[in-house]
Amino acid sequence: MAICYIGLGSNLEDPRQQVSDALKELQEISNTELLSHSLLYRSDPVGPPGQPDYINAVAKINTSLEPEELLDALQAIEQAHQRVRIEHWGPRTLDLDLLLYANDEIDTERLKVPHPFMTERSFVLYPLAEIEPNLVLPKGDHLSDILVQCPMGTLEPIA
Ligand code: PH2
Ligand code: MG
Ligand code: MG
Repeated sequence: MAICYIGLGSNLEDPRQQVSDALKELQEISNTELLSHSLLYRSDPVGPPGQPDYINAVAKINTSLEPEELLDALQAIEQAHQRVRIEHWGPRTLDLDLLLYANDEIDTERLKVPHPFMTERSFVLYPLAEIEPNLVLPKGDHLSDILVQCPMGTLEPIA
């Protein structure tokens, strides 16, 4: 079994609902158990200006799926949300990013783990720290050390 962390994000078509529904759908992936998830957070968009705010969250799962099988399952959920992605880093109905897969480092055409930008993004780091404050990344970096270099900015948990 592999402990994995999934980043969830949405800024179209009722983002709160998109993310809440996706958390339930993670529970339904075969051979996978949802262990915990963060609160939902509102965040300013990173990327092209003029897009709506995002709702973000992070989930912790335990799975016996291989990384690419898990990616397939995540992409199937994105598709079921009729994901629209108009431009790179632009607005989307649902984005599910595999942030960490056990202590693995993966670099294939389809999959880069740890997620390449996760250490720079407050909307990933703060929800992740909420559920796993003592996390150590595959290269040995402590999440708590990365966090102090990444201001929370306008990121805020929502009720
Ligand atoms: N995702 C992006 C691009 N920009 N900004 C925020 N606040 N949250 C996201 O999840 C996000 C983003 C591409 O995946
Ligand atoms: Mg993303
Ligand atoms: Mg993505």
